[in-house]
Amino acid sequence: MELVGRLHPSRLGGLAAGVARTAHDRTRLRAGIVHLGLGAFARAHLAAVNEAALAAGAGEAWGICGVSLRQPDTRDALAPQDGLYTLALRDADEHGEPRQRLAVIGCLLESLVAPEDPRAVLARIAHEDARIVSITVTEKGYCHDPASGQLKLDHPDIVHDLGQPQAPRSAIGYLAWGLQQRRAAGRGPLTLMSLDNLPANGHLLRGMVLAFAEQVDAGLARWIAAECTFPCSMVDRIVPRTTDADRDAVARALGLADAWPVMAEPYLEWVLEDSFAAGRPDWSAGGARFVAGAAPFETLKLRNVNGAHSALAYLSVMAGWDTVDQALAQPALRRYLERLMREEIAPTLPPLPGLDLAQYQERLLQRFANPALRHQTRQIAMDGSQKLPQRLLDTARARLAREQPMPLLALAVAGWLHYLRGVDQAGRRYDIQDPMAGALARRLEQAEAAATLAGPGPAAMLEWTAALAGFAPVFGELGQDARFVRAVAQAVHALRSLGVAGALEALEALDGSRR
Ligand code: CS2
Repeated sequence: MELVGRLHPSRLGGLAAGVARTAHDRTRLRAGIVHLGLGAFARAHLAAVNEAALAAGAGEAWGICGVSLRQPDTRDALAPQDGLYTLALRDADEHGEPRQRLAVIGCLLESLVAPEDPRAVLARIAHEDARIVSITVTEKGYCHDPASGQLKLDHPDIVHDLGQPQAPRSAIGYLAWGLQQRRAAGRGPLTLMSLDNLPANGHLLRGMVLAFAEQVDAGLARWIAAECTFPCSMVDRIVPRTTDADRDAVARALGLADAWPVMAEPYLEWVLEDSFAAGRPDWSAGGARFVAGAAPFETLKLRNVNGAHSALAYLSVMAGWDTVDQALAQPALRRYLERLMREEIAPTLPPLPGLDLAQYQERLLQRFANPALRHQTRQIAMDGSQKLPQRLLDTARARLAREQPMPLLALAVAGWLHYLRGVDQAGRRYDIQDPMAGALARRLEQAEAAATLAGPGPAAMLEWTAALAGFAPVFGELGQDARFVRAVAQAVHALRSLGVAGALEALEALDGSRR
């Protein structure tokens, strides 16, 4: 198909047949939702569900003002399109051929770039139209200590933001100073809704905002605590980074160019607590489920989806498997993930009435095997220091508390430590993208020195592992648990001496009944 221009409200008539388009009058929408962290995830999840709610008649109050906290690239791509973009849901048909379903999303009313105009962002949060501020800033955006969950008052962004009421940098700074303006203007309360992959994400966000506000003005902290709500939620949809090939494929299917479409799997889960201080759209029209407590759903998702994701990501980067579907095509890795979930994760999960766990886990592996997503294992491997605690280490804690062994989880943790060395099995080097990369590199040096002193063999790996597991911001007290350190050290030894495939094989030889 020939392209006749750029995606734009004036060209919606020219869209290819079969493309779903906005079924609400976007010109009348107001920004009831201010979203901090306008990445692909928010555009493929929150905005897609919100679009369905608008189509079902949610009303004019519920448009979205998107805020990028760092880069102008999303705004630059979407402004010429008046905020329209395409969501491409991708999977394979019954013959294994990739296919995609396209929808044009129209509920994004404006995109702000915080560093360019911080006051505009604060004004949006304080505006009378705003009812919900949602955030997807990834784990590191909370400026907390991953092991303890406390706000890091010495975090450079927090130190900066405490002195910059008109020009903060972090999501936490924007929220606290925006709420201060809101309170001063006599406007009503807000719902602050975290959509990040963190346990009790609402409570965590509340803790961060209150800890920041306490530093500013105890009255503000009291007002926020009394007036605002922080619902917890579990969100689940795999959203790989958009590539140029994706842009081309979407443009061909759309009949119009879209500078930044988002790719996702068709699967979507959103379970959230129904605690909204100033109303909400009926997101159930787009598949959301409102519950009294989201905790068991979060634990289920973080330990299975994200735990398995991180386990496979580190092993795959080491082994040279670039995408998740390529990794799943390795029978030994797939069997490992199956066993990891069934034997070691499942027994740690809180009960969830009505859930068929075996089916959930099987479906998850099918989602990972989706050949149309081409989800990069390196993308998932990023920011391990922020991810491991809730994805793998809490599960390890739960097992240790019951004196249960954990060789499979230990391999996942060992995978991360092994990956931190920055070189894969074929000798290719890569950068460690992690907010704690510097501190981790220093630890690694100490660990290498400790291992050298211990001489060759398993004893060296025990010293090496103990030195790394002693990194408290990630491991907390777990690093002092000899059972944990021993199990991880064994897996490190297997990875170093046998490689990823060999280590997986050695685990297969482990008879389940002996464990
Ligand atoms: C992934 C998640 O990048 C990652 O760390 O594990 O983004 C994952 O794809 C989503 O949480 C799925 O819901």
